[in-house]
Amino acid sequence: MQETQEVSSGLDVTAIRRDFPILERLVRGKRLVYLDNAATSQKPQVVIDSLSHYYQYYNANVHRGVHTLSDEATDGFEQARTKVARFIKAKSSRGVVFVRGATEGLNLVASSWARKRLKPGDEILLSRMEHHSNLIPWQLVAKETGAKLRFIYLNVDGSMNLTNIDALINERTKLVAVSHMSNVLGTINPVKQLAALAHAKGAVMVVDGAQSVPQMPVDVNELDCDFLVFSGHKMLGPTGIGVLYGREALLEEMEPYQGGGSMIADVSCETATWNEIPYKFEAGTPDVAGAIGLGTAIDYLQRLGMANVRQHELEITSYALDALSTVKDLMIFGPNDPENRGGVISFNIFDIHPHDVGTILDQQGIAIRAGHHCCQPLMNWLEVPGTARASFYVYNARDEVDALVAGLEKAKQIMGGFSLGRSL
Ligand code: 7TS
Repeated sequence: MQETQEVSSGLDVTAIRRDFPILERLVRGKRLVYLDNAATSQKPQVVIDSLSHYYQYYNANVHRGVHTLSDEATDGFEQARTKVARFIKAKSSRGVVFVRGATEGLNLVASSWARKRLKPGDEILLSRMEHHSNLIPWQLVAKETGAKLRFIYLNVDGSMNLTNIDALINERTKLVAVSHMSNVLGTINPVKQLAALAHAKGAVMVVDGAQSVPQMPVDVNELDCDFLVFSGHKMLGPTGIGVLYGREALLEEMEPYQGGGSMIADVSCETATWNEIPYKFEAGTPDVAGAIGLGTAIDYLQRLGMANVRQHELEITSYALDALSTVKDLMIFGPNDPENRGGVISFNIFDIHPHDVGTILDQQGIAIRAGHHCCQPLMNWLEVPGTARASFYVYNARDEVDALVAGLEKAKQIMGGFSLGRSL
C-alpha cells in the first residue's frame, strides 16, 4: 500500500502517523492497518518517551518524600492532574481522581456513592447499549441494596428511544449511568438532556466517557454531569491509568473506596480520618508514570485540537460508512448519520462468523475486533452472537478503509465458496 499525503479537517494524518512507531511495523508481511482503536489506541513517541524519561531521571514515590526526586515526581503527577482537569473543563483538579481506568471509576462510584445510599424500591437507570463495566457494578449494587435496574431501550438505528423517558426517570430514580458514545454502535447519546432530567428528579448522572473523551471535546460543566469516567489507554496514553471526575460536593460526602497509605489524615489504632479530595480516593502508591504519560497524551491531543480530532473521526467514519455500503451482504449496525456517531463501526457479513472475518483480515495485516465487545445485552437485542468492529483514530487514513474493504471482499471469497462436497 502506498502512503499518500492525507490532510483532513486540519489533521495532517501523514505527519501524525510518523509520531507512532508501531505503525511502521509489518504484520504477517503487510503494513499494519490498525483499526481496533475502541479497544485501545496506539501511543505516540512523546508518550513512550515521557514514561522512560520519568523512570530514567525522576522515579520516586509521590506525596511522601522529602527529597528532590520525590518533589519532582509529585510535581509531574500533580501537573498531570491539572492537565486532565483543564482537558475536561473541571472547575479544579480536586474533582479529578486517578484510577486504573473507566472500569475502576465506575466501581468506585458504585461502591462509595451508590452502595451506601440506595435502598429497596430505588431505581438505577442504564441503557441497553452499556459496556459490562457500566452494568455489572450496578447489578452488584442492586443485589446488595434491593434497588432495581431499569433500562432505556433502543431504536432500530441504535439510538436511544426516549419516548418513555419521563416514566423511566421518576421520583424513585437515584442514579442514571449511560455511555456518552457506544463502543459497538458508535451512537453519541444525549447525556446532557439525560443529566437535566435526572437532576430534575434529584438523581445523579454518571457518564461513561471511555469512547467519547478520546474523540471529541467533553466539557463536564456543559454536560452538567456528576461523574465522568474514562481510560488513558484509549486516548494515546498508557494502560493502567484512568480518571474519575466527580462533582466536588459529592466526592466530599462519599466514603473512601479503599483504605491504605495516602488516603488518610490521621490514624490511631482504632480509627482514622480521611485526607482531602481527591486523595481520599487514592489509597497506596499511584501509577505515577501512567499519570505523567496521560498528561503527555493530553498535551498531544490538545496540540491537534479536539475539535479537529472529532472532525477527522466524522470524516473517516463517513468515508468508511460509504465504502462499507458497497460490500454486498454486509450489514452495518448503528446510526446512518455520521453526525450522530463516533469512529466505531460494527458490522456483520452474511453467513461469515465475525471471528473468521477478523482472522482473515489479520492475515492481511488488518487489526479489527470481533466478538460481543463486552456488551452481551446489546448483542441479545441485536440478535447476534457478536459483530466485527472497525474503529478509527487520529492516525487512520482513507487508504486503510480501502484496505479493510478489499480485505472483506477477500474474506467473502475465501468463506463464501464453501461447498458441501460430492454427495456420496
Ligand atoms: N466503557 C466503554 C464504553 C468502553 O468502551 C470500555 C472499554 C469501558 C467502559 C471499559 O474501559 P477499561 O479501560 O476500564 O477497560 N471498551 C473496550 C472495547 O470496546 N474493546 O475493548 C475494550
